[in-house]
Amino acid sequence: MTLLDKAVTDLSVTPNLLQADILRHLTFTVGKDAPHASVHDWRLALSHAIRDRIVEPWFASTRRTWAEDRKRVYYLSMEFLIGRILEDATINLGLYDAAAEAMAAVGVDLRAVIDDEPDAALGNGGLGRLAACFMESMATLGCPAYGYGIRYEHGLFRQHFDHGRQIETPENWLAQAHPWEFARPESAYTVGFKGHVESRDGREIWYPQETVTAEAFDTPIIGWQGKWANTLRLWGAKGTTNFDLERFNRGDYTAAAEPETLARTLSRVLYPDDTTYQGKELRLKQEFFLTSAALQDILRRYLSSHSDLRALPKHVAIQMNDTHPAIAGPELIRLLVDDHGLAFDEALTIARACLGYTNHTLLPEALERWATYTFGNVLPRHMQIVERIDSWHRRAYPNRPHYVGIVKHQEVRMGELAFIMSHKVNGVSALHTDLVKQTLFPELNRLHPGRIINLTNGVTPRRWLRMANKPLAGLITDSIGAGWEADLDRLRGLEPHVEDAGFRERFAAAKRTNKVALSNWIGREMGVRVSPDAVFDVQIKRIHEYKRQLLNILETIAHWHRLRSSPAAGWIPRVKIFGGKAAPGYAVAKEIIRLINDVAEVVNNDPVTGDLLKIVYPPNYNVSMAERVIPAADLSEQISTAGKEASGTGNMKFMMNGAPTIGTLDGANVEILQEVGAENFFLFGLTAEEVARRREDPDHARKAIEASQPLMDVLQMIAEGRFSPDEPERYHQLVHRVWHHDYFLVASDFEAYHVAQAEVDKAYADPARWWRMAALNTARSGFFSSDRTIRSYMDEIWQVTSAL
Ligand code: 26V
Repeated sequence: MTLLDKAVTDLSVTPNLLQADILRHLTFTVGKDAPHASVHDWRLALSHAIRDRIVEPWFASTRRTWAEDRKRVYYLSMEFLIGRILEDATINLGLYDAAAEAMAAVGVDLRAVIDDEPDAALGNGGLGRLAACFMESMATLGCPAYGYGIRYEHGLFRQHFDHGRQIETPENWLAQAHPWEFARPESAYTVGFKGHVESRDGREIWYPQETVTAEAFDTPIIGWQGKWANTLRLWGAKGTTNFDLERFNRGDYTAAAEPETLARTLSRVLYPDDTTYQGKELRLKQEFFLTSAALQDILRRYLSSHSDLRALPKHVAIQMNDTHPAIAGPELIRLLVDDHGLAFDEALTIARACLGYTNHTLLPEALERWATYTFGNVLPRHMQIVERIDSWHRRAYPNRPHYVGIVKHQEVRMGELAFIMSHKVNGVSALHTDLVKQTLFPELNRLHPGRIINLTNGVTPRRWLRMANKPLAGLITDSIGAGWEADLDRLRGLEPHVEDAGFRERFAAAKRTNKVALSNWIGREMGVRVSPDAVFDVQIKRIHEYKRQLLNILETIAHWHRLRSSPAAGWIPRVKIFGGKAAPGYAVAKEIIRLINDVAEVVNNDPVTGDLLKIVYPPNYNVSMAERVIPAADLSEQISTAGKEASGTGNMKFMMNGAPTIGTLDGANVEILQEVGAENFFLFGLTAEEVARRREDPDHARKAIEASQPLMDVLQMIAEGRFSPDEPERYHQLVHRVWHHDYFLVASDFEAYHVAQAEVDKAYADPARWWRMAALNTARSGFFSSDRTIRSYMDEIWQVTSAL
């Protein structure tokens, strides 16, 4: 009798508790008989067995927080890009081997089970993934915290390619049972919109015209080694009243369901455009929906054990992840004044002491501004409060220049609002913070010296090293002992080992294991054979002009051109890997995607260059794909126009996984360079200051192109239709833009990038040099743990201590 048969006939004989639990859940929760269970069924069974083990530390954490009356952090974010949960939770609980064994015992491969889980893709990119890393670090550090977000029914769209063009289809992560959340229908709040405000006895009363109900769904977030767990509370929208029974009985079924349908649109989709601010009313409503529900929940929790709202800042810290929840300032004032009877000034002081604001972008087109007409229409009471905040600020700071303010030119500027309503404002890398001070809020910075601080981003090493890169994680533990996952500075202990040829060989072997796995996956998914002996050169991130995927593909063409002219010159083979989605309405970004795919088609079928150069662009880049690709990368492409990338966090993940950066002095690249040393980083390109100066020359692009024969040749090839033979003029506009516009200075940085790429080849040709460099990237990445970032938030903004 096999173990499976035994277990099925008698659950109690299973030797291992986890196995017993998995089988129990398969039977009683999933309702499946083991011999007929699919991978999906096993995934649900395992997830429930793991979830059971999270619930106890979760309750214990909550109980401790109550008993010790601890200050709590509330992280408000329109995006949480969590990805998959099962593997992360299993590893944090230390149950990975046990889970693998348990699944093997029933003849199921744990990896297949893990890969069956859909990504929770409730975010666009860096900002949402940062929120997810922060949730994990707060749990690891025992910082009592709640994440508040929206439970979008459809996360970020799925991407596929049709003849190289991006096609978007809806994502449907909730189509299957989602075992990680607990519905809390008892935690529900009413959120209003529109309507009018009446003054009565010196008080303002808002009569909303529409109301929806925000219903809570809780997901526990477990920290490293299961010592603490926090809650991610996502709000789902539903109608305040059930469907109209009277209309239904009259047979008017559509009309009967209408209020419910309208309400639900609020949590239906994630806005997929992080390139431009769009004045969409629905977006404003989503932002208020999240913020109001969260603040009502926060006040309810506070008042259940306190009575003095003036002491709120001693117990509550609220962080606004960008300006999307910036309505928190006015909404908190409204709740304190209108619902709890505080004076306006008092409410303002309390709100400011609770609130902090993180800025994540300087791109003018991504800075939120609402027409006062829209804002006043959707949130009439808040419009009054915003104006009152603005005039209070003008009076309190008589030196404020006339052109500074929250309401200007019939617009409400959410950046200014968030700034004025916060006690701390932070940038996300040293360079970015300087630019926030100098270019975004120079006057407010002068009026409020010390309010803007820098907190360089970080990423969780549990997911991005321990979980995603088991071969390297194993080598690290063998070399410096256990425990580095929660104390990442200990990676410095690897430094002496890099001089040891044996260690370097093991480091290279770990990388090779990951590269073989990725090659196999690429072969399976895309039908392209790539050699693990090539340099895996990776650019994965949203497609934006400022991130300059265009620079990368133009240089790739130049490289191909040279290979063809002397294929036997002893070249180092390369695999160029791209990944990323373009906002559906961002035409230029979509054109760049198509160009990359068109170039790949030609290059990959060129018998002259063969294995010397391959280009792959697997569709639908997401967190899970990043976990596959980053550990296998040799080279990290971080080539944004200097001054444009606020921080970057992918750059940190590559560094941790032993991939040196080829990059510009932008965002956190600056600090990566500082930590790792110039000899272990392929630096090129104009600095932020040089970029600004260069743009003053209206002829900058033409001059740069004419000075570079390789670039000239590349543009010529594209313009001639070399990569679009069926439609030679396909890229005329794009080429024209490089020649005549080139706002992101692709042409001006081309030569320097080309030279830096040649330097990469030279370094790779010397294995001792390369693997020393790669290992030093890992060894010196400790600073980029999100634990370090979160400790700084706790000390410098939230004033909250660890419960551990
Ligand atoms: C703007 C909008 C506009 C309305 C539609 C939805 C939407 C979503 C996001 C945004 C702002 C995006 C800002 C952002 O993602 N910034 C990134 O933040 C990362 C974490 O700090 C940082 O590493 C990246 O450099 C930065 O681009």
